Amino acid sequence: MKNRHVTIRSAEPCIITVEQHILQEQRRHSPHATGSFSWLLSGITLATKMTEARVRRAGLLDVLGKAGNVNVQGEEQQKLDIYADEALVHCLGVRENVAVIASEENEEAIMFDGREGTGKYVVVFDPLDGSSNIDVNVSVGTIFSILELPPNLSSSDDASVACLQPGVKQLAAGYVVYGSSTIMVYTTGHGVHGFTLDPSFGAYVLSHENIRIPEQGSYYSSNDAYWDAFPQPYRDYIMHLRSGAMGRQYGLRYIGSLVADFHRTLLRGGIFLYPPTEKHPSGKLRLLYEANPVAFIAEQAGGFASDGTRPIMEIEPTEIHQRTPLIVGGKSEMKAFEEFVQPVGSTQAK
Ligand code: AHM
Ligand code: MG
Repeated sequence: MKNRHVTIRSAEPCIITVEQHILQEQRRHSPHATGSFSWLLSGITLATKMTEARVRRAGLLDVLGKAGNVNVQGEEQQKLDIYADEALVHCLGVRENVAVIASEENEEAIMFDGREGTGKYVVVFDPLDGSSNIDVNVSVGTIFSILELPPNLSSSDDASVACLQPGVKQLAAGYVVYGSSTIMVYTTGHGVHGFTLDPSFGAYVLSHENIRIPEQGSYYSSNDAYWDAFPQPYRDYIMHLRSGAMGRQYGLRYIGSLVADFHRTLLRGGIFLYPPTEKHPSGKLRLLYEANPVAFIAEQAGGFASDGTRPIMEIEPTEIHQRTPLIVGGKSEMKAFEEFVQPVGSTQAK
């Protein structure tokens, strides 16, 4: 009997899902990859789809509002914070290659039983960034960073030790914004790519290939209510942006969800600043699961991130919930920033 030959045509023109993209990237950059990394990332995409489904029904379900607990940061947990955290803990827990995780919502890092020998990865995340905005329909998101499991970790070791690696060691980083649409942005060190969730069939579809942060934007993003608490060089720099001295008068955009403020900055250019303040002298944002992933993505897109003295990704962490000032943006803005707020040693923004 003759074989029937069929040419596969795609149902929709040129659809590339995030899973396909990760496999393609792995074939291109690591031909001997086992698929283990894609399996891990599929756990993150699944958890974010579960969270997105809840976020979209917020207001209909009894999921809004405070849960009545206070997390390790001393902040009140929202019900959706807990749901988003549990979704990630579950979806990563069933990926046998994930050994250790750490979340903004949990004081301690978690080591999954028996994985110290077989696991390969450490995942740190902020399950629902900006969640104080959720009751008023403002964009929130999930941020994650993936690291290699250090060798020789034993089950008696403190799991947080595995997480305490500088940002330069990240294997991958990404975020999801639950905004007017849901978008996932990730990097594995080969550019930055964005995938919009198509709600009609539940897949993240490539919509923003090889994102580059514009050389210069028109907005800065910081909480100006803390103006009096900003160090003088930061105030001088912001006045410089406002003055038109950089060839345009910068406007202000501030949502109060890092993930959404950074996403706008990535696509439109400009700069995001959370300087040290009197209330938060070491900054407010968390190094491991907020600043590091954002810095990795910014650098891969042609931008730069600093804590005001050094590149974010060079900071050696000492605690899993460590805070840091965060200044991140495009080339022109970061170069000008360093003329006002001098880094230690030579200029870092190239
Ligand atoms: P969280 O919601 O995960 O606790 O994150 C902290 C949020 C960031 O998303 C945002 O950039 C910042 O806190 C806003 O802080 P402020 O209200 O001080 O401007
Ligand atoms: Mg956060």
